[in-house]
Amino acid sequence: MTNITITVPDIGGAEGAEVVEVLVAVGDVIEVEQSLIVLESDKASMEIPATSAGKVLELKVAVGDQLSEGDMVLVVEAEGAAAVDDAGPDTSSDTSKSSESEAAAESATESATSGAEPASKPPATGGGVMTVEIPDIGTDGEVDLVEIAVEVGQAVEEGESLVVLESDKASMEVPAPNAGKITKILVEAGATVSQGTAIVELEVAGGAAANAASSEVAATSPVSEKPSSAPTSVPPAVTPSASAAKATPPSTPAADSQVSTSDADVYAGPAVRKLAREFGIPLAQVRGSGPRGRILKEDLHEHVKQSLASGGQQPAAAAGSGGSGIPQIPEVDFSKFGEIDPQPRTRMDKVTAANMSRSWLNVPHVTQFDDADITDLEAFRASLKAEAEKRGTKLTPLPFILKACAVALNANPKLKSSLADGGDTLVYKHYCHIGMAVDTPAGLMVPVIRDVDQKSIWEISAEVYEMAGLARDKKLRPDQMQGGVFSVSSLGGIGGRGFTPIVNAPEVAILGVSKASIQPVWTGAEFEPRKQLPLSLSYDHRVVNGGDAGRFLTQLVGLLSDIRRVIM
Ligand code: CAO
Repeated sequence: MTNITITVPDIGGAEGAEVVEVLVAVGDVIEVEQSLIVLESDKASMEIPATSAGKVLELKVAVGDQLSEGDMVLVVEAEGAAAVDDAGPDTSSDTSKSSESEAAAESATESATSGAEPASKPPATGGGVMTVEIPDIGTDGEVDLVEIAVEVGQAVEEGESLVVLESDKASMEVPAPNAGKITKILVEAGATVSQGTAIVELEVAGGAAANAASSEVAATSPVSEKPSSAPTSVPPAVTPSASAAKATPPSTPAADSQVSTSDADVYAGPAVRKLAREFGIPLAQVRGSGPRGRILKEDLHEHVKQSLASGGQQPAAAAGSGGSGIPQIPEVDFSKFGEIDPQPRTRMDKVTAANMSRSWLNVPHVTQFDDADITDLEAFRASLKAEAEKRGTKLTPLPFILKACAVALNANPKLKSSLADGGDTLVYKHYCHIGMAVDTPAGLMVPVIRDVDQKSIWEISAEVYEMAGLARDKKLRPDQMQGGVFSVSSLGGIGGRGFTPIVNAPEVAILGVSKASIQPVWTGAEFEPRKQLPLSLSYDHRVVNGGDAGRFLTQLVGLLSDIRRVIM
């Protein structure tokens, strides 16, 4: 048995990096390259891997400690090697596993340690266009280029991030070796790159233009040998990614526009980011349980478990953000094409957008269409006009439609059920509260009319009128918008021949009502002008089958065609 002290390797010169996580405990059996602790400096987040396998005997660090190169991390009891004293920073490589250990240590810091290599082919005379390449990133293999932090035409400062690279152990930013203007981007996010891959062309202010192909100049020169004619000093070739470490988004405007995916703004280490990418998990949807909300691997596991348990339902995502790995719609600078007027969206609009996206993504929709012959209903409604006026209301087709829906829903209770227990249970409801979409200047609202099945057409009409008024005046209470079992979206007063409404989950069906019009209907002997009301029923096909929907809609059409039947 050998006791080996594992120490902090070269971490790119960072002094006093804070231990933000200790990933192992005394007694744990660890593998070579297993992450032991996470260090965070002002520039970087780094996982320090084991340089020896064995059992952890003693932890030398705790969260909050400040560590530099050579500081002890832990003592491990390694099997099968000669005993080694556990003191001193260099003991980790003082074993039979030294080469393996060094390799692992290198992979921990990767290019954080390789600041000597300039990342570019600078122009020979200090001005002109230079091709910036991936510098020595401390690994022979390829790494993923996960983000491009600049755009063509952008002015960059020396040291400003150009791209972000990621391996399974570290995130690294490749900084601009000089101040200048980006004239060309030579790579795409998602590419695999290695040392020497050209990433951007940078126009550097200064003397005569130099050709981008001036590759021999300083391309492999260490910092100390950098030609004095170069515009500015070359920064460390790669810095571990700040964006990987910080909850705050990258600070430059370019980075904001390019790295605006919410994943870039969350607080997670490179290994977690890689795992999340591999499984298509949007990190922005994962709750971090680590220090300061850092997302740990366990959090990803928990997130996946919860997603599976909820039958694939995603945790509520911010409006606009993609879910289930769905690619985001890229931001477009519309001002490039003409005058624009960006307006902040109302809170209600944003909530509606989030709800619509959630329903659209979670509910397998099917929409079924039919027309109801409301000629007789319209004649009846017209006959009630004077009475309606006396009652101080306006009788539109909607109260009749709501009442007919209530009757058809009670006869087809699946249409007013909801899924529960992650899809294992179907909840049937013995009440019949129906939501009614109202178009208001502030956005779409859906007040709920309670117990529609127990109310008269006059009562429903009065409530439609009252609720629509409250909605438009923004005076609806939250409880007046809750408890619906089904929704009706009537665009009949506005127009249109048909539409496919989105189910208002957790409800399982919604009726779209379009504008009624006189149509020629074949009676068997002749065409008769009849008033036809187009209906569209969208439903959640996890719950409602075509047969269920067909029966419901056919019954509804029958009720509206002969409204006397609602009292039968
Ligand atoms: N076909 C033909 N005419 C219709 C009709 C139909 N299906 N539905 C209503 N009308 C007529 C009404 O009879 C009324 O005409 P009169 O003034 O001559 O009587 C006129 O259209 C306007 O009706 P209304 O819209 O004021 O009243 P309503 O009871 O039909 O609807 C409400 C009330 C609150 C549902 C409606 O005003 C509204 O906001 N609809 C929009 C719903 C919506 O936005 N849905 C989409 C949701 S998803 O984005």
